[in-house]
Amino acid sequence: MAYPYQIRSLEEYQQQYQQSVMDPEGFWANVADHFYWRRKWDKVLEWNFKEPDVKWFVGGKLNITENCLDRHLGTLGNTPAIIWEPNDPEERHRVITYRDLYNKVCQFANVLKNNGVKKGDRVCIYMGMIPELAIAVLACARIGAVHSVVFGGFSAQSIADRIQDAQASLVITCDGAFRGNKDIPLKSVIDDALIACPSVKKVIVCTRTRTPVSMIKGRDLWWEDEIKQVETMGNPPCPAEEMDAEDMLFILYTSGSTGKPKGVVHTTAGYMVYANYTFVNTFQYQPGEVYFCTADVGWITGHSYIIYGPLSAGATTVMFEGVPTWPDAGRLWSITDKFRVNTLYTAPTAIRSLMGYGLGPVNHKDLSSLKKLGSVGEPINEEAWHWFKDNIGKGRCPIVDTWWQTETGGIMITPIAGITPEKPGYATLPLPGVQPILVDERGQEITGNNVNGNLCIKFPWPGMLRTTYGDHERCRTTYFATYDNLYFTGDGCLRDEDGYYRITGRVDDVLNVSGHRIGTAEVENAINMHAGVVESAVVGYPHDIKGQGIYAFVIAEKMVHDPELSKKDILQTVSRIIGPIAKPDKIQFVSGLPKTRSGKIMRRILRKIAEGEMENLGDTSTLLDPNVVDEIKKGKQ
Ligand code: 7RM
Repeated sequence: MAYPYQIRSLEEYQQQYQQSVMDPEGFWANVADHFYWRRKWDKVLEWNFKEPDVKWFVGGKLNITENCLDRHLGTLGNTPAIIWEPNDPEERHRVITYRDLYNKVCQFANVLKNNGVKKGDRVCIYMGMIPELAIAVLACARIGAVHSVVFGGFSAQSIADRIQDAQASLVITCDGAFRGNKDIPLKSVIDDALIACPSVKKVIVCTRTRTPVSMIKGRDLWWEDEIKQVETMGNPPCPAEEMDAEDMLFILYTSGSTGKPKGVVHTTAGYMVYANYTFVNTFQYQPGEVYFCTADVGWITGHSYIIYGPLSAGATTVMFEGVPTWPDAGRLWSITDKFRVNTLYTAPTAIRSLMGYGLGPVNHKDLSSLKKLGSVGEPINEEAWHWFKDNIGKGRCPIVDTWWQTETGGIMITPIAGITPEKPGYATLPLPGVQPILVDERGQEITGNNVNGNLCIKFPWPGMLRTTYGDHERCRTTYFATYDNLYFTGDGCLRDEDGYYRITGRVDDVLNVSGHRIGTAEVENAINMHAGVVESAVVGYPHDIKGQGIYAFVIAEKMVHDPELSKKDILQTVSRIIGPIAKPDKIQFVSGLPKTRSGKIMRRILRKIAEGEMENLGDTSTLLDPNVVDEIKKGKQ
């Protein structure tokens, strides 16, 4: 059997779950036994949530790429590892076997070594969704360099912040990226970012769009030229660096309730075991199946469920460069048809947007290969759930609504495809090894069913974050200080009469816009950079397609003469500071914000107004100036 730790029945789920709670170390040791270790661990787990200090597989030595590549060569050398579908359906797709991928990763790992990259160095990766992105990620892991992938939609300023925070010494990018009808000039954005990044010594540029770029002598190198050099050296092998179980594997920046994104740190062994276990079990992956996750590698979903989870399992993973709506809204269904996809893992925002195009783009697509469907990133509304189930899964495919976070490394609460029951809108039950708990404001556990509370996790799991890069105290205060001895997720959650979990959304000042996490403070900071802005307050409001939209209340310096022009300027500022994903959907100019006497903005009131709920604003008597509320109500968009 390919995966001895794969759950095959409801009874096995219950059994494994019980064991994972009674004997977590024994449970995870059993799973970890099925990987390739240079040296096995001395101790499975050491932990405290106080500092926090969490170590899995203590003393173990390994390299994650030996588990994703080398160990499959004997049996799966000619099996497709990555099937790549380009943005333009007219361009040819690429099939990269495990042997091809192994060779390319080793080759590029040698390029990195030739350019002075050593174990522990940070490498920033800013590329489009091409196979070379996966190759770059794995090449870093091969030599023990820490990758920090930055999503291609982020601005030069955001990249500069992330590079400085990580003190990256090398950047890997492309000339440009194709996404739908757009051509994103990645290298030119990097050039702008690097003005403020003295730590970066080298930039490797992969050719994709042939957009003209300016190459800086002594700093910038072409990917293709560097590969040729390695070929001239006779393509030497690239032995994998021996990593400690707790050596850093990657940093991934994510938004929180403050203005500054945090560098979430994942380490080698725990992350690998967790990404693999959750992939194999949630999707019930069977050898030979074709699996397609539509996420971008710039987000955690791409890290865990396009690259590390599937490849460590020897799976065939489809990587798509483009967007679901280009050249038409049938693109995901065409890809499913073309590659006989068995599992499709996507986001509610994509489903909702595709629903809007009706069934035309679905009709005449052969979706009979589909066996399993998945959803991730935000709560899925019942309408979208049923549309996905009926029109894409044709009523035959289980849907796994997977709840997890950048910080958790992998899926935490989810149905197991075809095995545990599903319920529209519910992430249902925790995977084995995951111990959720609901607490009230004071941190008291809320027991029983039919209850609501803040979602915490009370025991470590191998995929959890270990720290936030360069600032361990921030990791402690953000996740481990709200409630004693618990990891706090930041999500609100309902446990229904059957004990099923339904995530209700963030309880902090973090927005989820089309599945992208954005801090309100981050957007406010960006808006406030605009010369004409005095102050701003940003809240989320329900949006039919994006899940949440961004609503900004803005105080301008002087009377706004042409509000439309001023709004355009503000949008451009946000785009430049963060990136287009953070652009407010609505901007309202106001003369004041509802503040308490101590100067705190009462967001609760602004949220209600943004939602269109003008009555029931609750107690406004503590406001410094209750009149501003009426003015804001009158001016609502
Ligand atoms: C994987 C990912 C994490 C936040 C999380 C939630 C929300 C994610 C679901 C969900 C309801 C889901 N990582 N979230 N999945 N809410 N149901 N199935 O998205 O770090 O970018 O975001 O996303 O609020 O805290 S993330």
